Order: sequence, then C-alpha cells, then structure tokens
Amino acid sequence: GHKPCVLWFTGLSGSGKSTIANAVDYLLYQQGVHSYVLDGDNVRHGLNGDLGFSDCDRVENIRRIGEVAKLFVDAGLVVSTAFISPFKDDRSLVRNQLEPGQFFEVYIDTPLDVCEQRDPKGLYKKARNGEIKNFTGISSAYEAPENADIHLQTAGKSVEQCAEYIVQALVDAGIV
Ligand code: GGZ
Repeated sequence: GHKPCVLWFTGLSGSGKSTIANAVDYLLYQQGVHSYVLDGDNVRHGLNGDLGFSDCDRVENIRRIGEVAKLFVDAGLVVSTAFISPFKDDRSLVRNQLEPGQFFEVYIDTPLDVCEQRDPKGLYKKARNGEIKNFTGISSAYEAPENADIHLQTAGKSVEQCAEYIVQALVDAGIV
C-alpha cells in the first residue's frame, strides 16, 4: 500500500519538471502505486484555459491546481503537479490545505543559464527580444524554495537518476 500525497514540483521553464514528474509517475506505476501527473498539457488548455501569465493569473492557476491536487489526495492517489509555481506564498497556501506530511515541495533546481541554453520551445529567445512579456526568470519573478522537502540539483544527473532520487525520498518518508 501507499499513502496519498502531493509531489509539488517547482522550477523554471525548461528545468525538467514535467519530464521528471512523468518519470517518477512511471516508477510509481511499476510499483503498483496509483498516481497521476497534472501539468500544463492537461490543465492549462482545459480547466485553466482562461488564464495567462500575469502575476494575478499565475496565482489563480496555482490556487485551482492546489484544489484539484487535494481532490486527487482525497481519492487516494500520489499526485505530481508540474507547474513553475513561482510564488512562495501560493505554494504555502497549498501546503496548508493538506494534512502534515501530505505535501512535498520538489524543487527542480536547474540554473537559469542551463534552461535558457536548452530553450526547447524557443521561449527564452522570445522573452529576451521582448516578444513574450512577463517570462519567468527573465521579466517575471521566480521565488526559489528555501526549504524544499526534496531539493534536486539536476546538473549532471539523468532523468532516471532524478526520478529515482525522488522515489527514494518517498520511501524514506514512508509514503511508498
Ligand atoms: C513562463 C510561460 C510563459 C511566461 C508561456 N512565463 O516550458 P514550458 O512553456 O512548457 O512551460 C512554461 C509554461 C508555464 O506555465 P505554468 O502553468 O507552469 O506557469 S505558472 O506556474 O507560473 O502559472 C512555458 C509556458 O507555459 N509559458 N508563457 N510568460 N512560462
């Protein structure tokens, strides 16, 4: 068996949140753990299709995702959320809505220059030349966690190593 919880990934665009969350999800699936990933692909087009990237819209984005994550925990799943979630206060609000030990802040710590180098969608380039406004790390704030439950420095690690590190942290916490 396992205990339900939220793995709340936070990090810059291009840091690897979604990729690592999906790799964790696959490891959990292989262990028979009922899990799910919420990310931009399944949330920002549908439920949060009315929201953009102003500070105000990001706050509402995270609030709704927190509510949905709580529902998944009520349903007994390990739910991973992969959103930049740039503001400390919003992450704390979600934590405070859950029981102690049900919320794990997972900081995907990939330096801005590495994310910008990768730039898989060309968004950093557009942000630098002003085509995209309010871009996290360039023209909009990112408040890095100071005390993440799981602090993952990704430099030099493979996706699989990152995923295993997180699953081991869940084993250590008695979740799986
Ligand atoms: C940051 C943006 C922006 C701006 C579009 N700032 O690398 P991606 O493309 O796939 O991930 C980014 C995603 C961020 O959405 P989130 O819901 O995670 O953000 S937040 O938690 O702050 O609400 C990026 C794309 O959307 N994107 N414009 N201006 N990222």
